[in-house]
Amino acid sequence: MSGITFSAWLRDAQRAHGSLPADLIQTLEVTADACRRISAAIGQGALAGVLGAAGSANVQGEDQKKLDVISNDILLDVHSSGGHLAGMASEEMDDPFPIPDGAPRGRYLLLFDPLDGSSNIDINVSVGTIFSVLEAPAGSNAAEVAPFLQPGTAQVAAGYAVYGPSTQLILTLGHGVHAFTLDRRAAGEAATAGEFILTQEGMTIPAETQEFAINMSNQRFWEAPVQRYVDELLAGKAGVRGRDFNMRWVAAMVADVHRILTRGGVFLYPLDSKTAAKGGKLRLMYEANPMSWLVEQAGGAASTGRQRILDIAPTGLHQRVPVILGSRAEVERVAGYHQGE
Ligand code: AFP
Repeated sequence: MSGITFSAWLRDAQRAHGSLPADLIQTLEVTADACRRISAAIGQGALAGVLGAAGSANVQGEDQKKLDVISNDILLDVHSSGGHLAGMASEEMDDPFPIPDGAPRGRYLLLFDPLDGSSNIDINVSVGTIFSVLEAPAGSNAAEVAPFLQPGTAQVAAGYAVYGPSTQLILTLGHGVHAFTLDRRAAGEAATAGEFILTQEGMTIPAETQEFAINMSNQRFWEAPVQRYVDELLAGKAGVRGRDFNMRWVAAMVADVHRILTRGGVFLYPLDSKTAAKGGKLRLMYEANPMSWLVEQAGGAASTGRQRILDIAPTGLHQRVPVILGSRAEVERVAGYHQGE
């Protein structure tokens, strides 16, 4: 184990790249603290009565779990008074959340999906928190949507926490992708107890893979290019690909992307006739943009099939897009099929 804490690593990164403002460091440290608290709440599970439905629906019309609400509240709470943020936007809330009156305001905008894959909570399977950091345009009002509508290429930091057998924080600042593991030992048991410790620097996705992730139950709703691509994977050795492929689907994007960052693969939530009217299933600002930047930084690619995801000019805070990301050769193949190749 490196023994390098998340805070120490951020300060090293500041020295190495000379472009990490103090309030961005604070934004990331406070986000890590929120993820530590969310991890603890999830870890208590049924003991703390946090499982099950909250009895409310979010802006997307989806039923909220208690832990969706708890995670959202934790993130809003820890970030409201530090003076590092201008505002926040959450997948769980209709409108941006401005920093409360009287509290100091900073220059960054934080966007997050507080608990991705929350349908996994009650079955004790991995879930996560995804976040994206943008700089607020000078003179902008972070109570409004406009300052948040920046393309993925404008992100200054992006990452996620995955709450699985271990809790890990994965981060990019535009210089590769790095993994930190939460030392879950009790205070007093180890000097690093409660800290995120650097466990992998420079995660890379192999260009080629034999593993894909897609919700196969939607097969009849897909467009022709995706039908063709998946048919070819399923044909295995006997088909045009000349080799067998394996499939995985965790139903939490965080966990599927984490597997791809760890051992390669391709993830697809493509456009289909069920979600076409909404533009797709996954959210651009809270899921697709941060994950696409991480994947690109690890040597992979991310596309809607028709366009690089990071180049999309957002039109709404809760906009949805098709997502195809992971090993570069596979993503380029699917994009090629969309272009009629
Ligand atoms: P929830 O957070 O509502 O569980 O949604 C998770 C998610 O947005 C994404 O993380 C998964 O990849 C995808 O939905 C799973 O979708 P299916 O329900 O089609 O499996």
